[in-house]
Formats: sequence, structure tokens, C-alpha cells
Amino acid sequence: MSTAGKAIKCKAAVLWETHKPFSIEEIEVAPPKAHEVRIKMVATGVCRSDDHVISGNFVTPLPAVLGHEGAGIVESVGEGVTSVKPGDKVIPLVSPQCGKCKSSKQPENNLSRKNQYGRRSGTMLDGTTRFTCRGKPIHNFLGTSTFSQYTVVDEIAVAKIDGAAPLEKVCLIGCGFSTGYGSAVKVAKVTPGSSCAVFGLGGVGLSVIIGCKTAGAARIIAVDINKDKFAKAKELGATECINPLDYNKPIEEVLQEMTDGGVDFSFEVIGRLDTMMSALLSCHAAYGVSVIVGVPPNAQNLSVNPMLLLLGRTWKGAIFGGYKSKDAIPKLVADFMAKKIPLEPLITHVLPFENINEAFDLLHAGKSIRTVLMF
Ligand code: PAD
Ligand code: ZN
Repeated sequence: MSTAGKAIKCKAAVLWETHKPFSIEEIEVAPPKAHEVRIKMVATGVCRSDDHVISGNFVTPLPAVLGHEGAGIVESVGEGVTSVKPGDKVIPLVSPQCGKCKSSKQPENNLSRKNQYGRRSGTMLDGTTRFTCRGKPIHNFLGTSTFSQYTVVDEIAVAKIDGAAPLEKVCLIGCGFSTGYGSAVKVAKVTPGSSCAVFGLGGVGLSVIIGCKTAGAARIIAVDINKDKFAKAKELGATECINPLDYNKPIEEVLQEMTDGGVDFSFEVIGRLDTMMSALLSCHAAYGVSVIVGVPPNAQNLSVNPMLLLLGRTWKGAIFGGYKSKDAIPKLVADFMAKKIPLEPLITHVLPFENINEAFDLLHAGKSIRTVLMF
């Protein structure tokens, strides 16, 4: 029996408040309105950005259904939807592409005016939510909310992908992989023969390493305080691995000494102010490029001596690897299908969706790279 046009009762992981585990609840998912798409989720990755909400570092309205690195199958579409149809395999877009606003039209920019990073309304574009639980409206998260058996997204926040793609793998293209890889090849534009330093070896940092290697970097220095991450970093392309805890001087000094004044490209892929400064200082003062990928703690600032930039350094950042999501995701999936990019090494754990709190325990313990939850 078709579910189109009807509310669907299903399971979702609801975060009622910060610093608490998820609660698996029965929720009601309303049908998609005009220009919206309802998706049956098949798989979702767990990203540190979800955890930033739990810890209060990333503020978004609660209660909410989190999750933003998923893949699924279109169940039904609202009026006027033309880019996807029921049965299509899709990836929800954490950074939507409206194609109409000033920044969407700018060729090198990917931040649509309709993005959720700035607004954080926790709603669909029309200001309402499609989720209800225990009689209460539940917010969505970054326009995606993949920690639910069914979700509803705006049409600008979904991309159709190859019908043969394995959703339990390509879900990583929905956030972690693309963010890291794009930060290297598109945002920093790593050059052949260059030297790179990557701070933080989670799923996103390791994807930066894959990007640096693809771009032909000669030296890729991986930095993490958890040495258990080093073997995988080397497998994916790191040429050296260093642990700041092994030195009695700042890690930027170590990197400057290792590279005769600093690396060409550095990446902060942790989400801490001190490591953002270390990454900046570890790139060459005259021509180094440092990219902020990690999401900084809410409402905290860095104080910077402008001399650090006056000599020629570039300091930049980007959401979702600088990619225009709706255009880029189908191509990245095609690259995966053509075996041009690896995703399997990033997936260390696969769990049933109901075990979501275990996935976060693994992340906190530094034992997982990416856990994929299966519905
Ligand atoms: P993760 O927690 O899996 O990896 C972070 C890594 O940093 C771990 O290996 C830690 O051991 C390491 N680490 C922690 N503290 C330090 C330290 N002081 N010095 C060195 N290493 C340290 O996270 P992730 O890979 O899922 O995400 C990384 C960041 O990127 C995080 O802040 C997340 O919110 C952000 C992100 N940004 C975007 C974007 O669009 N810009 C997208 C996705 C994730
Ligand atoms: Zn993410």
C-alpha cells in the first residue's frame, strides 16, 4: 500500500537536550509539502558535527532529529518536485544548492543563502517541521535529519545518485568524505610536490589526506594526539605521523623545523581554537595556506596578530569542502563507483540504527573513524 500523501509512523533517534544520550522514539513524519522530498533512509554515518550538538559546541534548536551524513531512497515527493522521483537513490545535502541566490551563482562559492549553518532554524525552508513525537514538534538538523527511518528535505537539499551505488558506503559522501577531500583539492588547491600538515585524523581529516595524496603532495604530515590513528593515516597517504604529546615544544615549531619554515598547506580538522592557531603557524609565513575545516566551539573567538597574515599567508575555511553539493555529489559517487576514491577504509564499524548511542561511545573513545548505522 502506498504511503504517499500520508503521515508515516517510524523510529527516530531524538535528542531532547544537550549532554544526554539519544532516545529511540516512535515519531510521525508528515508528507512532503510542495518542493519537498520524503526519503526512506538506508544508512547514515556518524560525524563529529552531530556530537558537537550533544556537547553544546554547535547550537541548534532542540529537541531535534540529528544526523546529516545519510543515503536513502525517495519514498514520495511534494508538488512541483522535478529533480527526483520515488525510487531514486539519493543523498541529502547538508549544504543545499539553491542555484538562484547571489552566492549560489558565484562560480567558486558553495554557500547558498538558504544554508542552515547561518540560520539554524531547525526547520524546513517554510519555517515548519515535518516531525512530531509525543505530541510535540521536533526540529530538524541542517536540513537533513538522517537519524530517522524517514526524513523530509527541501528539494534544494537532495541529490540523485547512481542507482547502483551502495548506500551503506556512499553515505559518507554526504558529509565527511566530501568535506575533507574537497578541502584539499578544491579549497586549498593542493599542488603536486607540495608539503601538507593535517591536524586531526577522524573521518574528515583522513579524507583530507586522501585529497592531498590525489593532488600529488610529496609530504603529508599527519598530526593527532591519538597514535592509534596513525596506521590508517599512513595507509591512506600520510608520509609522516606526529603526536604533539611526544614533544616539549609547540607542534607548530616541530612542523616548521621539519619543513624548513613551514608547510605549503595546513588543515585544522578537529574543531579547536588552539589547533586552528597551530595549523596557521605551521604553514609557511610567506606563502602558506591554512584551511579551517573543524567546526569551532560556539561563540568563541581567536585573537590574531595581523603580522601572521601580512607576510603573505592565506587563512581560509569552507563548508562541505567548497563543493556545490547538488552538482558535486553525483560526480563523487561516480568517482567512487569507478574506484577513483576509497571510502571503505574510513568505515570502521557498522551497527544497527538502534545502537546509535554505542556509535557515539566509540567516537568519544577514539576507537572509530566512521560508524555507519543501518536502518
Ligand atoms: P573526529 O572526532 O572523528 O576526529 C577528530 C580527531 O582529532 C581525532 O582523531 C582526535 O584524536 C583528534 N584530536 C582531538 N584533539 C586534538 C588535539 N588537541 N590535537 C591533535 N589532534 C586532536 O571528527 P571528524 O573527523 O568527524 O570531524 C572533524 C572536525 O570537522 C569536527 O570539528 C567536525 O565538526 C568538523 C566538520 N566540518 C565540516 C565542514 O563542512 N567544515 C563537515 C564535517 C565535519
Ligand atoms: Zn558532518
